[in-house]
Amino acid sequence: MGEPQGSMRILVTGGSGLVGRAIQKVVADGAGLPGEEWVFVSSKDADLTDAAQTQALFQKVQPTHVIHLAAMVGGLFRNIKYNLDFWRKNVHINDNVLHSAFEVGTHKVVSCLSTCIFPDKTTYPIDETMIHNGPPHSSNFGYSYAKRMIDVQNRAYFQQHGCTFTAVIPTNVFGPHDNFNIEDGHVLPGLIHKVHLAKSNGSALTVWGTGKPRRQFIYSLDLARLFIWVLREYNEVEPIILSVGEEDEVSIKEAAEAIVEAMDFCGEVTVSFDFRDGLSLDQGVQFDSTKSDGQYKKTASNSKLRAYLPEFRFTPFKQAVKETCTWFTDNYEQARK
Ligand code: NAP
Ligand code: GFB
Repeated sequence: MGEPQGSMRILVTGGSGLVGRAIQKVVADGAGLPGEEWVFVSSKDADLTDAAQTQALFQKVQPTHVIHLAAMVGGLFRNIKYNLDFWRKNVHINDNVLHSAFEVGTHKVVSCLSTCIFPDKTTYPIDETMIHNGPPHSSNFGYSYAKRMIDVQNRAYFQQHGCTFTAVIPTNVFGPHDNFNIEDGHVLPGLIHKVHLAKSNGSALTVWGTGKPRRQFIYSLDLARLFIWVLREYNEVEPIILSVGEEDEVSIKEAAEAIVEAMDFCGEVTVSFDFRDGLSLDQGVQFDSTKSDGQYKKTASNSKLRAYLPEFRFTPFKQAVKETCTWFTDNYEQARK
C-alpha cells in the first residue's frame, strides 16, 4: 500500500551530496507527484551534529517524510584515518535527525546504511539479516558501527512509538556531483580525477592496491529512482539492500579499465606491481601495492529488492562510467576535488 498521494513534504538531508543531487535531478526530471513538496538541505541550512540546529530545521520544515542522507562520508583511505570522527559525527547526526523527526510527527524516515558495514568475516552473498553478525572490517569500524546504530534506532522507534523509520543499504555509489578528491573520495571518482590529471600532464595513472578487490557499483541516478520508490512503497522497518546483482561485481582493475576506456587515456606502459592475471590495461597504469586494498569483497544479494521490483533496470556500468567521466570533464572547475 503506497503512501497517500500529494500533501507530502519531503525533507532530504544531505541534499547537496552525490546521492542528494541525484534525487534532485530525478525529481526535477518528473519523478515528483502533484502535491509533493521537496526540500533539499545541506550543512549550510543546519549543522545536524548540533541538536538545537536540527530541531530548529525540523520545526521550520515540518516534514511529513524524510530521506536522511546527511553523513560524514568517504572512501577507504579517509575512513582508515578518521574512524573516531566517522563514529562521533554520524552518531550525533543520526540521533538528532531521527529524534527531531519523531518530535515533529514525521510519518516516515528512510535513512542510509552501506554494504561496507557488514561483518568482515561472513558468508556470501551478504543479505539484510546479517548486519550485526560480527565486527566490520577494521578499516572503517567507526563509520560501520555508527551506521549499524541507525538500524537499532529504527527498531526502537518502531517498538516504543510505532514509527515507520526504515533504511536502505546501498552498495558503492558513483555519479555526477561525487566527491572527486583523490585522498578522501571513493575509488571511481578518485581514478577519474587521476586520469584527468595524467592526461593533462602526461604522467602514468596509479591505481592503489593490487586491483584485485571486487565491488558492486550503483549509478547515483539509479539509486535515486530506487530511493523514491522506497519512500512511497516500502514500509518494512527491516532495511533493504539497493545494489546491482552479484553478477555485476567487478574488480578494481576492471573498474580502472572502464575509466581508462571512457576517458580515452593513452599513457605510457608502466606496470610496477607484478600482477599477471591477464592484465589488459596497456596504457600507463601503475599499481601501488603499498596502499591498502581494504575489504577484498562485500558481495551483496539484491534478491529482496528483486522480489519487489523484478523489472527494475540498472544503467549499464560502462554507460554510467562514461556519463560520470563526461560530467567531471565538463564541470571540472566546480566539481568537489
Ligand atoms: P556526500 O556526497 O559526501 O554528501 C554528504 C552530505 O551530507 C552533504 O550534503 C553534506 O552537506 C551533508 N552533511 C555532512 N555533514 C553534515 C552535517 N554535520 N550537517 C548537515 N549536513 C551534513 O555523501 P553521499 O555519497 O551522497 O552519501 C549520502 C548517503 O549515502 C550517506 O548517508 C552515505 O553514508 C550513504 N552511502 C554512500 C555510499 C557511497 O558510495 N557514496 C555508499 C553507501 C551509502 P555539505 O554539502 O554542506 O557538506
Ligand atoms: O571506494 P573505496 O575507497 O572504498 O575503494 P571501499 C577502495 C578500493 O579501491 C581499495 C582501491 O581496494 C583501493 O586499494 N583503489 C585503487 C582506490 N585506486 C584507488 C583510488 O584512487 N582511490 C581510492 N579511494 N581507492 C568504502 C568504505 O570502502 O566503501 C566506506 O570504507 C564507504 O565506509 C564506501 O562505505 C562505500 O569500497 O573499499
